[in-house]
Amino acid sequence: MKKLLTLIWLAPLLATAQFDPAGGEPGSKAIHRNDAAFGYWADSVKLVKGLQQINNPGLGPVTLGQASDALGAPDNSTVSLGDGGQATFYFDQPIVNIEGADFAVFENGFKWPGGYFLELAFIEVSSNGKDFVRFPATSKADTTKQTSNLAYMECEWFDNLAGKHQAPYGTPFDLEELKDSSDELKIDSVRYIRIVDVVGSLNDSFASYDQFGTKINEPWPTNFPSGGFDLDALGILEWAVSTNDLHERQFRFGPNPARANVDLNVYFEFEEAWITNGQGSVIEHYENGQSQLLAPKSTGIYFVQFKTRKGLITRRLCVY
Ligand SMILES: [Ca+2]
Ligand SMILES: [Ca+2]
Ligand SMILES: [Ca+2]
Repeated sequence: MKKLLTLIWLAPLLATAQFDPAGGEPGSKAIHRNDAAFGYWADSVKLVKGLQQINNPGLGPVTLGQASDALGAPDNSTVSLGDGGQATFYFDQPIVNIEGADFAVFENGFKWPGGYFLELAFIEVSSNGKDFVRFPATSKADTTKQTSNLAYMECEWFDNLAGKHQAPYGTPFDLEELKDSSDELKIDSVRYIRIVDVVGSLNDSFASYDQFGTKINEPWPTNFPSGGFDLDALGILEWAVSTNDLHERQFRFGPNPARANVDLNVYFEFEEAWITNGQGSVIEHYENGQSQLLAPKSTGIYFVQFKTRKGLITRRLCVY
Protein backbone atom coordinates (compact mmCIF):
# COMPACT_ATOMS: atom_id res chain seq x y z
CA MET A 1 0.00 0.00 0.00
CA LYS A 2 2.80 2.35 0.91
CA LYS A 3 4.51 1.61 -2.40
CA LEU A 4 1.31 2.31 -4.31
CA LEU A 5 0.83 5.62 -2.50
CA THR A 6 4.38 6.61 -3.37
CA LEU A 7 3.76 5.89 -7.02
CA ILE A 8 0.54 7.88 -7.01
CA TRP A 9 2.30 10.76 -5.32
CA LEU A 10 5.12 10.69 -7.90
CA ALA A 11 2.83 10.40 -10.90
CA PRO A 12 2.22 14.14 -11.48
CA LEU A 13 5.97 14.84 -11.23
CA LEU A 14 6.88 12.08 -13.68
CA ALA A 15 4.24 13.24 -16.12
CA THR A 16 5.80 16.70 -16.34
CA ALA A 17 9.48 15.75 -16.09
CA GLN A 18 10.43 16.53 -19.67
CA PHE A 19 13.73 18.39 -19.76
CA ASP A 20 17.04 18.40 -17.92
CA PRO A 21 16.91 18.91 -14.12
CA ALA A 22 18.33 21.61 -11.86
CA GLY A 23 21.99 22.54 -11.83
CA GLY A 24 24.08 20.04 -9.90
CA GLU A 25 21.65 17.14 -10.40
CA PRO A 26 22.51 14.07 -12.53
CA GLY A 27 21.67 14.74 -16.18
CA SER A 28 21.55 18.51 -15.80
CA LYS A 29 22.97 20.58 -18.66
CA ALA A 30 23.51 23.58 -16.38
CA ILE A 31 27.06 24.91 -16.24
CA HIS A 32 28.58 26.06 -12.96
CA ARG A 33 29.94 29.61 -13.03
CA ASN A 34 33.45 28.33 -12.15
CA ASP A 35 33.56 25.85 -15.03
CA ALA A 36 36.88 26.10 -16.87
CA ALA A 37 35.02 25.86 -20.19
CA PHE A 38 34.14 29.58 -19.98
CA GLY A 39 36.53 31.61 -22.09
CA TYR A 40 35.27 35.13 -21.39
CA TRP A 41 32.31 37.16 -20.13
CA ALA A 42 30.16 39.70 -21.96
CA ASP A 43 31.41 43.27 -21.55
CA SER A 44 28.97 45.35 -23.61
CA VAL A 45 25.18 45.54 -23.20
CA LYS A 46 22.25 47.84 -23.96
CA LEU A 47 19.14 47.70 -21.77
CA VAL A 48 15.50 48.44 -22.49
CA LYS A 49 13.83 48.09 -19.11
CA GLY A 50 10.22 46.89 -19.01
CA LEU A 51 7.34 47.99 -16.82
CA GLN A 52 6.92 46.60 -13.32
CA GLN A 53 3.49 45.43 -14.40
CA ILE A 54 2.58 45.51 -18.08
CA ASN A 55 -1.10 46.33 -17.47
CA ASN A 56 -0.41 49.01 -14.87
CA PRO A 57 1.84 51.59 -16.58
CA GLY A 58 1.36 54.00 -13.66
CA LEU A 59 3.86 51.95 -11.63
CA GLY A 60 6.56 52.80 -14.19
CA PRO A 61 9.51 50.67 -15.23
CA VAL A 62 11.62 48.50 -12.95
CA THR A 63 14.57 50.33 -11.41
CA LEU A 64 16.85 47.78 -9.74
CA GLY A 65 20.31 47.41 -11.26
CA GLN A 66 22.14 48.87 -14.22
CA ALA A 67 24.01 47.70 -17.31
CA SER A 68 27.25 47.04 -15.42
CA ASP A 69 25.46 44.44 -13.27
CA ALA A 70 25.06 42.24 -16.37
CA LEU A 71 28.76 42.42 -17.33
CA GLY A 72 31.71 40.34 -16.24
CA ALA A 73 31.60 37.04 -14.35
CA PRO A 74 28.49 36.03 -12.35
CA ASP A 75 28.56 37.80 -8.97
CA ASN A 76 24.89 37.81 -7.82
CA SER A 77 24.74 41.48 -8.71
CA THR A 78 21.83 41.68 -11.16
CA VAL A 79 19.83 44.06 -13.31
CA SER A 80 16.06 43.49 -13.38
CA LEU A 81 14.41 43.60 -16.80
CA GLY A 82 10.71 44.01 -15.87
CA ASP A 83 7.81 42.76 -18.02
CA GLY A 84 9.13 42.12 -21.54
CA GLY A 85 12.35 44.07 -20.85
CA GLN A 86 15.41 43.42 -22.99
CA ALA A 87 19.19 43.31 -22.69
CA THR A 88 21.19 43.13 -25.93
CA PHE A 89 24.84 42.09 -25.65
CA TYR A 90 27.36 42.98 -28.35
CA PHE A 91 30.61 41.17 -29.11
CA ASP A 92 33.56 42.49 -31.15
CA GLN A 93 34.47 38.94 -32.11
CA PRO A 94 31.89 36.51 -33.49
CA ILE A 95 30.92 33.78 -31.07
CA VAL A 96 32.49 30.53 -32.19
CA ASN A 97 30.04 27.67 -32.69
CA ILE A 98 31.93 25.01 -30.78
CA GLU A 99 30.80 21.44 -30.10
CA GLY A 100 27.70 21.58 -27.87
CA ALA A 101 26.73 24.70 -25.91
CA ASP A 102 28.32 28.00 -26.97
CA PHE A 103 27.19 30.38 -24.23
CA ALA A 104 25.29 30.39 -20.95
CA VAL A 105 23.05 32.94 -19.24
CA PHE A 106 23.01 33.48 -15.45
CA GLU A 107 19.99 34.58 -13.42
CA ASN A 108 19.51 34.57 -9.63
CA GLY A 109 16.92 31.78 -9.27
CA PHE A 110 17.08 29.65 -6.15
CA LYS A 111 15.81 26.49 -4.49
CA TRP A 112 13.15 26.78 -1.84
CA PRO A 113 10.66 24.45 -0.13
CA GLY A 114 8.82 22.40 -2.72
CA GLY A 115 10.90 23.33 -5.77
CA TYR A 116 12.56 26.37 -7.30
CA PHE A 117 11.84 30.05 -7.69
CA LEU A 118 12.67 30.84 -11.31
CA GLU A 119 12.16 33.75 -13.69
CA LEU A 120 12.53 33.12 -17.38
CA ALA A 121 13.69 34.86 -20.55
CA PHE A 122 13.76 34.13 -24.28
CA ILE A 123 17.17 34.15 -25.99
CA GLU A 124 17.59 35.64 -29.45
CA VAL A 125 20.76 35.95 -31.52
CA SER A 126 21.76 37.97 -34.56
CA SER A 127 24.74 38.25 -36.87
CA ASN A 128 23.84 41.67 -38.31
CA GLY A 129 22.27 43.41 -35.28
CA LYS A 130 18.97 43.79 -37.16
CA ASP A 131 17.48 40.36 -37.68
CA PHE A 132 17.19 38.37 -34.46
CA VAL A 133 16.28 34.68 -34.28
CA ARG A 134 14.76 33.24 -31.11
CA PHE A 135 15.79 29.87 -29.68
CA PRO A 136 12.72 27.60 -29.85
CA ALA A 137 11.49 27.65 -26.24
CA THR A 138 9.23 25.06 -24.63
CA SER A 139 7.19 25.26 -21.43
CA LYS A 140 5.41 22.29 -19.85
CA ALA A 141 4.29 24.33 -16.84
CA ASP A 142 0.60 24.07 -15.99
CA THR A 143 -1.45 26.89 -17.51
CA THR A 144 -4.64 26.66 -15.44
CA LYS A 145 -3.52 28.75 -12.46
CA GLN A 146 -1.33 31.87 -12.50
CA THR A 147 2.11 31.29 -10.95
CA SER A 148 2.55 33.78 -8.13
CA ASN A 149 5.70 35.10 -6.50
CA LEU A 150 5.30 32.46 -3.81
CA ALA A 151 4.69 29.46 -6.04
CA TYR A 152 7.33 26.87 -6.83
CA MET A 153 8.46 25.68 -10.23
CA GLU A 154 10.62 22.85 -11.59
CA CYS A 155 13.57 23.21 -13.97
CA GLU A 156 12.36 20.10 -15.84
CA TRP A 157 9.33 22.00 -17.13
CA PHE A 158 11.36 24.29 -19.37
CA ASP A 159 13.71 24.13 -22.34
CA ASN A 160 15.68 26.84 -24.17
CA LEU A 161 14.60 29.46 -21.65
CA ALA A 162 17.25 31.40 -19.73
CA GLY A 163 16.68 31.30 -15.98
CA LYS A 164 15.52 27.68 -15.94
CA HIS A 165 18.64 26.90 -13.85
CA GLN A 166 19.26 28.36 -10.40
CA ALA A 167 22.34 30.32 -9.36
CA PRO A 168 25.26 29.70 -9.44
CA TYR A 169 24.51 27.72 -12.61
CA GLY A 170 24.10 29.10 -16.11
CA THR A 171 21.55 27.93 -18.67
CA PRO A 172 23.38 26.84 -21.85
CA PHE A 173 22.45 27.52 -25.49
CA ASP A 174 23.83 25.82 -28.61
CA LEU A 175 23.96 27.89 -31.83
CA GLU A 176 23.87 24.68 -33.85
CA GLU A 177 20.14 24.45 -33.06
CA LEU A 178 19.54 27.57 -35.18
CA LYS A 179 21.57 26.35 -38.17
CA ASP A 180 18.73 26.35 -40.70
CA SER A 181 16.40 28.78 -38.96
CA SER A 182 16.80 31.89 -41.11
CA ASP A 183 18.61 33.18 -44.22
CA GLU A 184 19.62 36.30 -42.28
CA LEU A 185 21.35 34.42 -39.46
CA LYS A 186 24.91 33.18 -39.97
CA ILE A 187 25.59 31.01 -36.93
CA ASP A 188 29.34 31.33 -37.42
CA SER A 189 29.24 35.12 -37.15
CA VAL A 190 26.84 35.81 -34.28
CA ARG A 191 27.77 39.06 -32.52
CA TYR A 192 24.53 39.91 -30.73
CA ILE A 193 22.71 38.01 -27.98
CA ARG A 194 19.42 39.39 -26.70
CA ILE A 195 17.69 38.43 -23.45
CA VAL A 196 13.90 39.08 -23.49
CA ASP A 197 11.93 38.76 -20.25
CA VAL A 198 9.01 36.32 -20.45
CA VAL A 199 5.81 38.04 -19.35
CA GLY A 200 4.51 35.19 -17.22
CA SER A 201 0.87 36.28 -17.26
CA LEU A 202 -1.88 33.88 -18.36
CA ASN A 203 -3.96 36.84 -19.54
CA ASP A 204 -4.49 36.52 -23.33
CA SER A 205 -3.56 40.17 -23.83
CA PHE A 206 -0.09 39.97 -22.24
CA ALA A 207 0.94 36.32 -22.23
CA SER A 208 4.24 35.06 -23.69
CA TYR A 209 4.06 31.89 -25.76
CA ASP A 210 6.47 29.03 -26.38
CA GLN A 211 7.24 27.57 -29.82
CA PHE A 212 4.04 25.47 -29.74
CA GLY A 213 1.72 28.33 -28.80
CA THR A 214 1.54 27.38 -25.12
CA LYS A 215 1.46 30.21 -22.59
CA ILE A 216 4.57 30.32 -20.40
CA ASN A 217 3.34 30.51 -16.82
CA GLU A 218 5.93 32.10 -14.49
CA PRO A 219 5.75 34.55 -11.57
CA TRP A 220 3.40 37.43 -12.40
CA PRO A 221 2.62 40.17 -11.61
CA THR A 222 6.09 41.24 -10.45
CA ASN A 223 4.96 44.75 -9.53
CA PHE A 224 8.06 45.91 -7.65
CA PRO A 225 11.37 47.62 -8.58
CA SER A 226 13.14 44.26 -9.08
CA GLY A 227 10.39 42.69 -11.21
CA GLY A 228 11.08 40.34 -14.08
CA PHE A 229 14.20 38.49 -15.17
CA ASP A 230 17.22 39.33 -13.00
CA LEU A 231 20.21 39.21 -15.33
CA ASP A 232 23.56 38.46 -13.70
CA ALA A 233 25.97 37.54 -16.52
CA LEU A 234 26.50 36.00 -19.94
CA GLY A 235 29.48 33.68 -20.43
CA ILE A 236 30.97 32.49 -23.71
CA LEU A 237 32.24 28.91 -23.81
CA GLU A 238 35.58 28.28 -25.49
CA TRP A 239 35.81 24.60 -24.65
CA ALA A 240 33.12 21.99 -25.06
CA VAL A 241 31.64 21.26 -21.65
CA SER A 242 32.04 17.58 -22.49
CA THR A 243 35.78 18.09 -22.92
CA ASN A 244 37.17 16.63 -19.74
CA ASP A 245 40.74 16.90 -20.92
CA LEU A 246 42.05 19.34 -18.34
CA HIS A 247 45.42 19.34 -20.07
CA GLU A 248 43.74 20.86 -23.15
CA ARG A 249 41.75 23.37 -21.12
CA GLN A 250 44.77 24.53 -19.15
CA PHE A 251 46.44 25.96 -22.24
CA ARG A 252 43.89 28.59 -23.19
CA PHE A 253 44.57 31.76 -25.12
CA GLY A 254 42.34 34.04 -27.10
CA PRO A 255 40.26 35.40 -28.58
CA ASN A 256 40.49 32.77 -31.27
CA PRO A 257 39.35 33.39 -33.99
CA ALA A 258 40.81 36.87 -33.64
CA ARG A 259 40.63 40.04 -35.64
CA ALA A 260 43.87 41.14 -37.28
CA ASN A 261 46.21 43.10 -35.01
CA VAL A 262 44.30 42.59 -31.73
CA ASP A 263 45.83 41.51 -28.41
CA LEU A 264 45.71 37.80 -27.63
CA ASN A 265 45.62 36.98 -23.93
CA VAL A 266 47.51 33.90 -22.78
CA TYR A 267 46.13 32.28 -19.62
CA PHE A 268 49.13 30.14 -18.72
CA GLU A 269 52.84 30.58 -18.17
CA PHE A 270 55.20 30.15 -21.07
CA GLU A 271 58.87 30.78 -21.68
CA GLU A 272 58.78 31.57 -25.39
CA ALA A 273 56.19 31.71 -28.16
CA TRP A 274 56.35 31.70 -31.94
CA ILE A 275 53.65 32.55 -34.44
CA THR A 276 54.16 30.85 -37.78
CA ASN A 277 52.21 31.22 -40.99
CA GLY A 278 50.76 28.42 -43.12
CA GLN A 279 54.09 28.02 -44.94
CA GLY A 280 55.90 27.41 -41.65
CA SER A 281 57.74 30.76 -41.58
CA VAL A 282 58.09 32.39 -38.16
CA ILE A 283 56.50 35.84 -38.32
CA GLU A 284 56.73 36.75 -34.62
CA HIS A 285 58.78 35.59 -31.64
CA TYR A 286 57.98 36.40 -27.98
CA GLU A 287 60.28 36.10 -24.97
CA ASN A 288 59.56 35.10 -21.40
CA GLY A 289 57.53 37.52 -19.27
CA GLN A 290 54.93 38.54 -21.80
CA SER A 291 51.33 37.43 -21.30
CA GLN A 292 49.96 39.06 -24.44
CA LEU A 293 50.64 38.28 -28.06
CA LEU A 294 49.54 40.33 -31.03
CA ALA A 295 47.45 38.72 -33.75
CA PRO A 296 49.05 38.95 -37.21
CA LYS A 297 48.11 41.85 -39.51
CA SER A 298 46.84 39.66 -42.34
CA THR A 299 43.90 37.30 -42.29
CA GLY A 300 44.57 33.58 -42.51
CA ILE A 301 45.35 30.46 -40.54
CA TYR A 302 48.44 30.54 -38.32
CA PHE A 303 50.05 28.32 -35.72
CA VAL A 304 51.19 29.48 -32.30
CA GLN A 305 53.80 27.40 -30.55
CA PHE A 306 54.42 27.87 -26.83
CA LYS A 307 57.45 26.58 -24.95
CA THR A 308 56.25 25.72 -21.43
CA ARG A 309 57.68 23.82 -18.50
CA LYS A 310 55.46 20.93 -19.57
CA GLY A 311 56.80 20.92 -23.11
CA LEU A 312 55.84 22.43 -26.46
CA ILE A 313 52.17 23.27 -27.06
CA THR A 314 50.94 24.09 -30.56
CA ARG A 315 47.64 25.84 -31.26
CA ARG A 316 45.87 26.79 -34.47
CA LEU A 317 44.99 30.51 -34.72
CA CYS A 318 42.40 31.88 -37.13
CA VAL A 319 42.72 35.57 -38.04
CA TYR A 320 39.84 37.20 -39.94
CA1 LIG B 1 27.60 24.86 -30.59
CA1 LIG C 1 8.88 37.75 -16.27
CA1 LIG D 1 26.40 40.40 -12.37
